[in-house]
Amino acid sequence: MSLSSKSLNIKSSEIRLLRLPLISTFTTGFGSISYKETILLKLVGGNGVCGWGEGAALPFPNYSPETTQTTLLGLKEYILPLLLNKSFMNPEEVYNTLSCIKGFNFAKAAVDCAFWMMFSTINQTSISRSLGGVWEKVGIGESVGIKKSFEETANEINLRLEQGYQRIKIKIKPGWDIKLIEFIRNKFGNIKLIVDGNSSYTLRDLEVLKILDKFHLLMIEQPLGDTDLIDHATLQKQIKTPICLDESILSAEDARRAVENGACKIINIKTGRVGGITEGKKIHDYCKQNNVGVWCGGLLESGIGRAFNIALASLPGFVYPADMSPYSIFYKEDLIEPSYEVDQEGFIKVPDKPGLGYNLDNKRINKYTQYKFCFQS
Ligand code: OSB
Ligand code: MG
Repeated sequence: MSLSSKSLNIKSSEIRLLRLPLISTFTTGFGSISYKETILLKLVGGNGVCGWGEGAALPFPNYSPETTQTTLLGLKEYILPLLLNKSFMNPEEVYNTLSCIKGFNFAKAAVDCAFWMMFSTINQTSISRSLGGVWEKVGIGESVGIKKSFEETANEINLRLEQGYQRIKIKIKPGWDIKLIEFIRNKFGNIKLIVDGNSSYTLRDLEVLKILDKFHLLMIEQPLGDTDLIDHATLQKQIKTPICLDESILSAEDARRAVENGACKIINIKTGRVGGITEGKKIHDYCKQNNVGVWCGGLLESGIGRAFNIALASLPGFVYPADMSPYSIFYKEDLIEPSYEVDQEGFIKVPDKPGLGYNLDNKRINKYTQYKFCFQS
């Protein structure tokens, strides 16, 4: 099957900043968010085919240096001027064109995804299939934020386990860790459990991090700072719990360095953080070749961003359940209609249609748009 038969000329584009109110505040080791901002990018090709992508950075630079505002700036000032009125045969060509720009991964992800959607549409092959996906459904787990009490955390976990979710991830931070995990283990027994430190620990917390070994966690996600690969390697030598990196891994090269140096045993791949599904697949390919498990993380994307996460998570090396809770856990309504559903066994079906695989809800997209910028040639 030839996937690069036609060339696509990018004629115009539209950038939107949306503000999505969260049903409840989401708290992690780096702080709380009470609303999500996100960037939607629409690309229109000369042949009328269009693609949408999402750049799902957060409104404040506490997870990554990039924020929705800098994604917007990057797209407007640096990225789109390199792409408009140019023709591309496939996503790799777009990726190569953007390789001269450092950073702005969330902005690049919006472009990469929008182009994949166009590419999939003109080739009449789903994004998953075009990318090399093999899974027909993706297993999911929930990421449970820091709550007011252990009881509240347990109630949330109980609900999701009853709904079929395959594993639970809980956010931890210094002082909200050992006792909570002990409580959860006592209550729910041997469920698949991940803890995510979101960079809130340092090596000074070594004694606490060592205690985690007795809870047989599936992994500990990003305990230390995002630039602390060396410290993560030091930590991994002293604990049995596998370290999974999130914030630290921005590219396939980062993945190689982290793995070669023993800084992690598992990688959480997020479409936005790594600059799109093209780079996500490169990380996956490296990890698969080197027997490093990967899984798909999320950044509270709308259904548009999640659609690309689902395609990415259908690659064969995605062996752990994804952070892919449906919109209804976080938001009143989604930007795709109907949204995807989680079945009783905790799976989401991977769409086999060309294009996004879901219908956009333009009314809702307009309703949540705070700012819109059009590029015409
Ligand atoms: O570290 O995985 C994280 C949300 C915001 C910032 C960081 C993280 C998260 C999540 C969300 O855990 C998971 C999801 O999108 O379902
Ligand atoms: Mg994380």
